[in-house]
Amino acid sequence: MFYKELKEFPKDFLWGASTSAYQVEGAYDEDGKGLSVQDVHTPPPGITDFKVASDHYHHYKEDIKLMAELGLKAYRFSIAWTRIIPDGSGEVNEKGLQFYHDLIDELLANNIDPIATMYHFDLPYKLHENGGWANRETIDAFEKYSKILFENYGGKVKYWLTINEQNVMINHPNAMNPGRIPSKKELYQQSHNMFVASAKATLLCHEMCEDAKIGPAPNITAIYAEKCNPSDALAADDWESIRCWLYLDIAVHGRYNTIAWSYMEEKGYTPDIEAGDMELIAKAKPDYIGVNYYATATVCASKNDGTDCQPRNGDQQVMIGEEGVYRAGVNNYLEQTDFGWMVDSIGLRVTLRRVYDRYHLPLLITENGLGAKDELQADKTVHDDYRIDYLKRHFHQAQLAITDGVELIGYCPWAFIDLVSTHQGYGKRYGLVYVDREEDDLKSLERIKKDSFYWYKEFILNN
Ligand code: BGP
Repeated sequence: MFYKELKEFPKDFLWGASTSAYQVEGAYDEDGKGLSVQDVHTPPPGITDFKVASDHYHHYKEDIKLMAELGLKAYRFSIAWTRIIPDGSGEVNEKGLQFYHDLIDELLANNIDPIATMYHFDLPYKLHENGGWANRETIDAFEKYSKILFENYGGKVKYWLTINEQNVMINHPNAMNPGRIPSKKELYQQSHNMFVASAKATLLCHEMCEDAKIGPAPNITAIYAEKCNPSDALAADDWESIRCWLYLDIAVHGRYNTIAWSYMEEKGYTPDIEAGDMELIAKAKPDYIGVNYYATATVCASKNDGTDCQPRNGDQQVMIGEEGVYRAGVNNYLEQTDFGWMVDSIGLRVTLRRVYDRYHLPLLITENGLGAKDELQADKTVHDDYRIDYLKRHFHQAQLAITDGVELIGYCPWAFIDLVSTHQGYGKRYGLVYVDREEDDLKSLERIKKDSFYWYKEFILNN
């Protein structure tokens, strides 16, 4: 790469932080909330469930005060569908509606822009029992839910995200499907139905909310070839299309990605598409793209000998390989976190450039962060210099991407506050704010600012 003079982050850049409802709120059955698939999911022994989480439901005012102290310009959170419509499709729950009114009003009173995700892994359990996303009735339920969100919050929330990491839900379905892992064929049907549902929500948003912007939030990661032999390059291309472009080509261009579609045909995974679906999808244009980025992935050519797939811990960021498609490769140039996730700050720049070049829409980093076993010191401090280093390096690469010409409008590290990880409970912390609890001991739930909190505060101030 040639060297350039660094461009500044834009003046109105959305320096933010992220969370999701089921991982942070707790109060899983309070004030009329219905159960979601996450509430009935049984975690492995020794790992906490999502019932209390960080008890943000009862601490939201205190938490927003901390956001204001940090100087956040934006906060990305998700709305729990089951608080608004407890069974997913029936009666509306006034107390649930009120909670998000209060949360959003509190953010606005503190000059923090709310960025609301409509659905983040927590499908209402009643809908799940009825076939979940494989059943087209879930599309209607999502449309009804979207309408209620826009009616209520459309005047106050400018940034909407439809579905969080649809590609993760399809490629790593274990945490989202309690009781039974659907077949690939069914998963691609679920995926198609989610595309239709997002398109309906996008159209509704444009119709009902004058100034709002809406977009998808997939987990996007540049895929590297392990070696420079052409067959590894091809495998990387294939996997990038199947894992990433499939989801954004539909959202932005309204068509299935060619390589992904031919893979689905070959494997017999193509979904049933009803008359009018593709026209509807093509009509619904997102205004921006949310990018959840943790690390790049490295792959090599399939051997197709029954050993391509090496399931590991089921993590969304760890490639496991797929028979006849690709194998997980090794990348000796990158470090790993304690939880086996690669760390690749330059990869963030590569990823942003690839996405922007392909779609030419504004990008918002909706997640990026480091999961670690933080330790609370006796004097109530948390010295997470490794997280500061991680963020520093990634912010720098984001600035380089801006310098390259990428239209990046904001950056929301995962996570604002410690919360329950998707697979590893409370032992894997991401927050800028520490929460005093352990896996099986709720302790005081006190909020304690980590060193990264103070560092980010300074960084925002100087930018
Ligand atoms: C993303 C999810 C988040 C979050 C994050 C970290 O894929 O959108 O919900 O949890 O990854 O993952 P984990 O909690 O598994 O460490």
